[in-house]
Amino acid sequence: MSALILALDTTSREEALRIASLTADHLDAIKIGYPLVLGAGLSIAGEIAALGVPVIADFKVADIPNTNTLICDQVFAAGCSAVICHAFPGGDSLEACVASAHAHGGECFVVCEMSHPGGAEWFSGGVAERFSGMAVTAGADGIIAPATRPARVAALREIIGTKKIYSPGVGAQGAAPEDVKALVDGVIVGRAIYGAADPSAAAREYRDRCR
Ligand code: FNU
Repeated sequence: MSALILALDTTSREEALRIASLTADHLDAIKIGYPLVLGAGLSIAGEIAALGVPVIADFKVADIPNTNTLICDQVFAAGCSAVICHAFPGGDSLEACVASAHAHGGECFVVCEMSHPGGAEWFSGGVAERFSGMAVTAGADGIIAPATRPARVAALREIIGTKKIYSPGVGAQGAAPEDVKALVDGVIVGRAIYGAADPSAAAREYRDRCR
């Protein structure tokens, strides 16, 4: 059983709020990222949170520690409950994100292996395992790992223990909730819900399949 997280990658404020309102009852969280925030402004985070759904900021924060702190502080001040960061800038950069998240009562997730085909190249050879170890050392709340490669999710689970795993790649990228729902804490679905003819029905169906 896993939570269902909508990746709300529409670029207009009106469309985002329309989809969020239609689907909120069936979701455990909504993930926003650059497509929506660059189109609608960061204030969209608070507008979505006001619907009663926690908002995860997928900004893949990846800078020096001071800049990471400035970015994450803005994210949480805007009403987000969690932020997603990259590990490659180093442990100190990651710790800055975790510290900001925890100072605001929020959570920090670390991208450990990406779901697209290129992710299999770049994060192989021990890189994802190393990033997962860094997530543990930095005190992060969880990691992002690919639903498109369940065996990799299982391998990273061994490293992070009971920390959370949120898993993108379901729907448009080809994976199914059933591939990973026993391994992860949350399944992330974007286009297959917000691009569906009936987003509410699609969200309900994915929620049922995650349970
Ligand atoms: P959908 N996403 C991803 N793979 O797809 N944050 C990753 O490894 C990762 C992500 C995001 O394909 C992606 O940016 F770390 O339409 C998008 O917002 O279902 C969502 O997850 C997947 O969207």
